This record gives sequence, C-alpha cells and structure tokens, in this order.
Amino acid sequence: MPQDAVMDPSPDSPAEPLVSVVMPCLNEARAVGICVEKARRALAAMGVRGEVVVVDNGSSDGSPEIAARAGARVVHERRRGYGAAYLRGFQEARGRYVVMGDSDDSYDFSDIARLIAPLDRGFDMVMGTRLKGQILPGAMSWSHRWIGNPILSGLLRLMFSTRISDSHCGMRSFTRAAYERMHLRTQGMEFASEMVVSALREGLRIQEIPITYHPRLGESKLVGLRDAWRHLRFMLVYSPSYLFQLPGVLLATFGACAVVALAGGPREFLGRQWDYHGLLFGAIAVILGYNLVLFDVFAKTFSMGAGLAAPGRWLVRLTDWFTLERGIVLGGVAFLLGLGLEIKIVLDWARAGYGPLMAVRGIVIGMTAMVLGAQTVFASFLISLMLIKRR
Ligand SMILES: Nc1nc2c(ncn2[C@@H]2O[C@H](COP(=O)(O)OP(=O)(O)OP(=O)(O)O)[C@@H](O)[C@H]2O)c(=O)[nH]1
Ligand SMILES: [Mg+2]
Repeated sequence: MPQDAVMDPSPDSPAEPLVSVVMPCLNEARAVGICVEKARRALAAMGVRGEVVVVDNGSSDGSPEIAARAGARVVHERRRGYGAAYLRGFQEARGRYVVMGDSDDSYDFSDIARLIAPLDRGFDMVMGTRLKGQILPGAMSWSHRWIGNPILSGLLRLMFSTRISDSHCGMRSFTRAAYERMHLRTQGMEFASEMVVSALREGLRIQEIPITYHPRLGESKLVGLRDAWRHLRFMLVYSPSYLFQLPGVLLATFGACAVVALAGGPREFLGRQWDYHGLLFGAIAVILGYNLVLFDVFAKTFSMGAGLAAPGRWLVRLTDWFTLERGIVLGGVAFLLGLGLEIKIVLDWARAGYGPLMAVRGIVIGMTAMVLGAQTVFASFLISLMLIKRR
C-alpha cells in the first residue's frame, strides 16, 4: 500500500471513507460473512478509512443479517441481477476508491491493497485477471475455463481492440471519478462486459493484475448459456462494425461481383455455367448487404447523438457532407435509372408485339437499382432526423 493512501488525511469530510468495498449478494449465507470480515480486516491492515457495502438482491437465506453482523452496511436492491445490484451498491458507496467482488469467497478480499495501489499511482481502473493468475481446482468449470470465457473475452478483445485478458473477472477497482464517466446501465451479468467496454470508450487507464480464483462457497447464480448470450448480445449491440458493417460490406461486395459478372450474359466459372440464378442471388446479396451498411450508419449516427460512442473519422466526414437533399438526389437518380431500364424493357416488349418476354437480366438489374435508390431516399430521411440535434 503506498504511503499517500495509507496516510491520506484529507478526504472531503472526516466521515467519508477512502475505500468502499462493494459486494452483490443473492443467497450467499455461507460466504458473505467471511468476505465482509476479510475485507474489513484488509482495510484495517492498510490503515485506511473504509466501508463494506453489501447489496442484498432479495436473499431468503439470512445473508443480509450475516453481512450486517460481520460489519457491512447492507443496502437492498429489488431489481434482480448482477448489474442491478452493483448499480445500487456503487450509488451507495461513498469512497473515493471502489473495490468490487462477489460475496461467494471466490475472490480474496484480503488482497484488496493490491487493487488500490495502482489507483494511487494514477490508474483509473484495475482489473483482476484469473487467466494470467491462478484458477484453483474446482473454481471454474472446464467449459467456462476453456470455452465460454476464452471465446467471450477473445471476442471482446477483437471487437473493442483491447488486450484485457479476462473481461469477466469480477474483482475490480476504480476511482469514483472513473465510475462517473462510465455511465453504466445494464442490469444482468453483461454488466461485467459493459464496464470494460465503457472504460475503453472513455479511454480510462486500466491496469490488469493477476489474481487467484478460489472455488466459491454456496451455489452459483450463473446461468451458463443465458448469461453468455447476454454478454454476446451486449457486445454486438455496442459494436455495429461487427454486427452490421463487416457482414454488410462482404455481402454487398460478393453480390456486386456476381451482378457485374453475369449482367452481360451467362459465364463459365469453376467448370459450370452460371446465369440468371446467380444474378438473382447476387442482386439480393447486394440489397441485403446495402441494408446492413445502412443499419451501421443508423447505429453509429444514433450512438454519436446519444454519446454512446465516439464517431469514426469517416462518419464525421459523411455526416458533414450529408444533407437530406443530397441523399434524395442520389437515391432518386438510382431509382430513376432502374425505372428507366424497366420502362425500356416494357416498350421493347410492346414494340415486339407482346410476344414471349425473357428480359430477366434487365428486370433484375433495374429492380435492384430501384430498391437501392428508394432505400437511400428513405434512409436519408431517417439519418437527417437523427442528425437534427447535432446540427
Ligand atoms: N447471477 C446473479 N448474481 C447475483 C444477483 N444478485 C446478486 N448476485 C451476486 O453476484 C455475484 C456473482 O454471481 P455468481 O453466482 O458468483 O457468478 P459467477 O461468479 O460468474 O459464477 P461462479 O464462478 O459460479 O461464482 C454473487 O456474489 C451473487 O451473489 C443476481 O440477480 N444474479
Ligand atoms: Mg462468483
């Protein structure tokens, strides 16, 4: 423990603790008392003014009484969920530094000095990492250790360009100032991911420290697949580039290649003859891909307005260039070109005396242009609606 934290003589008011240890608790009668005692002993050993806040989430096994007897300040949160419990706990915490961890004795609260020291050195947040530390036998199921955790943590690293190794580790600390910048709001287990994503978005200085993960006491509250899906869902919603843009660009490019290749007539490729069917498939891929790209623009324009994410440079340039009128003209031109092609086909057909009609290629291309054009016009209205506040 660095000296300045131990000696810290100048919190805003004498009653104000320097460190708040916050624990969510749903039926953890076997462990919560032990956790509170360990945390209190650690605070005393560090010589800092501290408090332990236990957020009871509707326990029916006497957990809140046990926690209070062990010396915790117990608060109650009626909305169920890991995130809901923490949101309440952080709201109640008065310390300048906050330490968080499960009340199931899987994290060692005797160790909290290590989570405070980096904050004292200027970091905004400290993340425990079990994967670079130690996982004791029986602490984590095989599937969580080798499938669930690596996949979800890996996806988060990829989607949010970070090197955080264990984004589900529940033992963390942060400064109150950092917490206020994160604007957290999710209520379930995805809260663990939200905190990491929000910290990255805010550019917080994060330090990882290896920790030891112990087998929990009492029953796990984790619901494997449901909670994994909540994390995944959160990451996708917050990462339109991976949800919309990447598949959209791939699909549209693939479709455009098929359309360009087959627009002039049948072709030999991979030893096969390709014609109308490939063309139709390509056209539909272009339309779906373009839709996804538009969704990406909608999502990012919205996020920019709602302050959920900083806009990329291309989006800033696009929204600077964009006006509703430009969108309407662009979409309108594409629509009219498509319509012109369709009209030409009908006129040719009439001129030929309404005989058998086999202009599939032209019809598909014309209709695709009409759909893309109309979508551009309507999308422009939606985008300009989203930009009203910004302008
Ligand atoms: N899942 C869940 N946990 C809650 C809730 N309310 C409070 N908690 C507490 O949040 C902490 C995390 O839940 P755990 O069951 O330990 O989840 P986990 O750590 O991912 O899984 P284990 O490794 O099995 O402990 C525990 O201290 C729970 O008591 C809730 O509604 N749902
Ligand atoms: Mg736990």
